[in-house]
Amino acid sequence: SASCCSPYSSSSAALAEAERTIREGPRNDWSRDEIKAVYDSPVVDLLFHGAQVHRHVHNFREVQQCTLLSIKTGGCSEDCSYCPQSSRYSTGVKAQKLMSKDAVIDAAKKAKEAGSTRFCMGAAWRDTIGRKTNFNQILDYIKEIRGMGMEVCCTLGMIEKQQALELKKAGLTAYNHNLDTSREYYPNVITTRSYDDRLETLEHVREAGINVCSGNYDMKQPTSLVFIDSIDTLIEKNKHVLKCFSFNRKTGGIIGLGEAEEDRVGLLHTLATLPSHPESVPINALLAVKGTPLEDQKPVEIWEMIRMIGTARIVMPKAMVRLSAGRVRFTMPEQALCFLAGANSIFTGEKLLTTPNNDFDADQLMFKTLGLIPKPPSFSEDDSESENCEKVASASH
Ligand code: SAM
Ligand code: DTB
Ligand code: SF4
Ligand code: FES
Repeated sequence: SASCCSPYSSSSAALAEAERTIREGPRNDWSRDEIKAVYDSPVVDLLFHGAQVHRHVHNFREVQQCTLLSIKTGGCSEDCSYCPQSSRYSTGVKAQKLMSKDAVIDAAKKAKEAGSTRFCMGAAWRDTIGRKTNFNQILDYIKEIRGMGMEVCCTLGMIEKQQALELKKAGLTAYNHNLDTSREYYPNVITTRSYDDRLETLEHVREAGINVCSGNYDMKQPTSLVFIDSIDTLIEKNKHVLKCFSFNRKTGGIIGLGEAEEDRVGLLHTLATLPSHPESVPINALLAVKGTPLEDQKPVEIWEMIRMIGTARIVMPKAMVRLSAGRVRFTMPEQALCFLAGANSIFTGEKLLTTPNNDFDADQLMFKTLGLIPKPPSFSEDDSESENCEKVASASH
C-alpha cells in the first residue's frame, strides 16, 4: 500500500491510526485497506504505536492470566484441520465424556491458587443442540466457579440465543467462539460448518446481552437516555442507566494454517467491523499436531505474531488481546515484544486444551523479570445483573 512505501518516510498507517484511535476512540467502520495499511506498517511502528494505544486505554503492565480446562475432550465431529480433537484424525487424543463437577471445581481451585483470575472451560463439540443434560451440568459448574470469585468463560461450539441467555444468567463472563481466518480462506480449513454459522452464534451471544439490557434500563430516568442510530452506540452512551449492557464475546483466530497475509487482514477486518468489538481477541499460532492435516506447516514467526497483535490493538483498542496457543514456542524476550505490541492476556497452566503450555515457574519468572502485574478479575458494576438476566431468560422461553 502507498502509506508505508518510502524507506525515508517516518510516517506510517500505524502512527496515523493510533493517533486517531487515541483522539476519537474505537470505531467499527474500518475498510479492509485501512487495516491492511496498519498491518503492513514497519514492525517497529506496530510495536511503538501498539504500545501507545495500549497504555492509553489499559493499565499497561497488567496481564490477565487465564487457565483453560478441557472439560469434554476429543471425539469431535468437525473437521477443523488444525485441531487434535477432531475424530477424523489420528492424533492420539482419546475421546472422553464430560468431566464431573468435583474434578472441574478442583481444577478451578488449583488455578485460582496459582494466581489465575479467569477459568475457561472448553468442550470439543460442534454445537450444544440436543445436549441438554450436559449443558445444564455446565451451567452448574459456571455458577460454582463464579461463586469462587473467578471470571468464567467457555467455548462449547455453536449455541442458540436461549442458551446464550442461560449462560449469561449462570454468571458467564464471556463466550469464546473464534472465526479463525478470513471468509475466503475458511473453506480450506473447515468444511463441516460455514463462516456464517460462526457469525450467527456470535450474533446470538451479542443479542443475549442486548435483550438483557433492553429489558433492564431504569424507566425512572428516561430523560437521561441519549438516543443514537445503532443499538450499540445507544448502549454505549447510556451505560449509566443500562444496568447491564452487553454479553462479552471473545473471538479471534489462528495463524500459520497456510493462509496469505491478506487472509489475516481479512480476519481482523471482520472482527473490527462487528457491530461491537469483541471483549477479547485470542491470537493463536498453529501448534502443528502430528496426525492433523496441518502437521507439516512451517512454524509462525514472532514477527507475524507482532503484526497481528499490534494491528488488533490499534484497530480494537479496548479489546483484551490474548497471546494464545503457540506461546510455548516463544522465548521470554519474544513474548515481551508481544506485550509491548499490545497483548494483555495469556493462558497459564501446564496444558492448553490437549497440548502442553508454558511452565508455571517460567511464567512466574517472566512476570517478575518483565515487571508484569497480574490483572485482577473484573465483574460488571452491578452484581444483581444475573438476577435481571433471569427475568429476561425466563420471559423469552
Ligand atoms: N469446539 C469449540 C469450537 O470450535 O469453537 C472450542 C474449542 S477450539 C479448540 C478453540 C480454538 O482453539 C480454535 O478455534 C482454534 O483457534 C484454536 N486451536 C485449536 N487447535 C489449535 C492448534 N493446534 N494450534 C493453535 N490453535 C488451535
Ligand atoms: C483460543 O482461541 N485458544 C484456546 C482457547 N481459545 C480455547 C485453545 C487453544 C487450543 C490449542 C490446542 C490444544 O491444546 O488442543
Ligand atoms: Fe471440534 Fe472445536 Fe476442534 Fe473444530 S476446533 S474439531 S469444532 S473441538
Ligand atoms: Fe475463555 Fe478463551 S475460552 S478466555
